[in-house]
Amino acid sequence: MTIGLRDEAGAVIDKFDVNHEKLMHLIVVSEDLSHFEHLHPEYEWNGTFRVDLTFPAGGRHKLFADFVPSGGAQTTIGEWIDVEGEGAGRPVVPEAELAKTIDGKRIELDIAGLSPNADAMLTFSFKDAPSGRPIDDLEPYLGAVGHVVILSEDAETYLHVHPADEASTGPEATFHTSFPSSGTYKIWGQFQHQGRLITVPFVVNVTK
Ligand SMILES: [Cu+2]
Repeated sequence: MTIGLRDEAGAVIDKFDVNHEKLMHLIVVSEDLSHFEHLHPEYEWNGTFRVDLTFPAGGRHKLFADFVPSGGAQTTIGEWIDVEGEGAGRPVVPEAELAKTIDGKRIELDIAGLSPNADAMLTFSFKDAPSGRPIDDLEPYLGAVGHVVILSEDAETYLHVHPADEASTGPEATFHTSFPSSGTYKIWGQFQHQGRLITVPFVVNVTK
């Protein structure tokens, strides 16, 4: 896929600032939010980026391109695309317990302020699953202890959140955000430990 960027007057945008170590961050999700990818398209020339995409299933997908035009503000553009074939169509169901074991690590998410327009504080905590020992040697991923992307169930609201303390190495990583309205949201936390990227998804319900 190539992504070409132009300003409102139709002029090519060809200068970008590095933002979290990259010129562009591209988030790809299926309509049911079951498929999630965070990619970094390569800049080619003349305002054009290029990236290889693989879709595990068909159906509608949404792409979010995150970038900073030089001298401008952080910008996110979202576009729906159709992929041939059927989508998985899984329901997005809020989880009663926000804890998962991935790659031998127990990851828990605690959220304070899970109501619309409140200051929400997300705290991820990490333990070695077999021993229960806290993990305090998380590695920087794209220049911070972690990255969090949040989407509303309809993929219309996109939040990209960076940690309160970017230099933290665990066992906790804290993120501040605000959910703009009631409803179901999916949260993906991305962290690095022992050279491996961990992507941990959670589904929550935001209510008044
Ligand atoms: Cu990125």
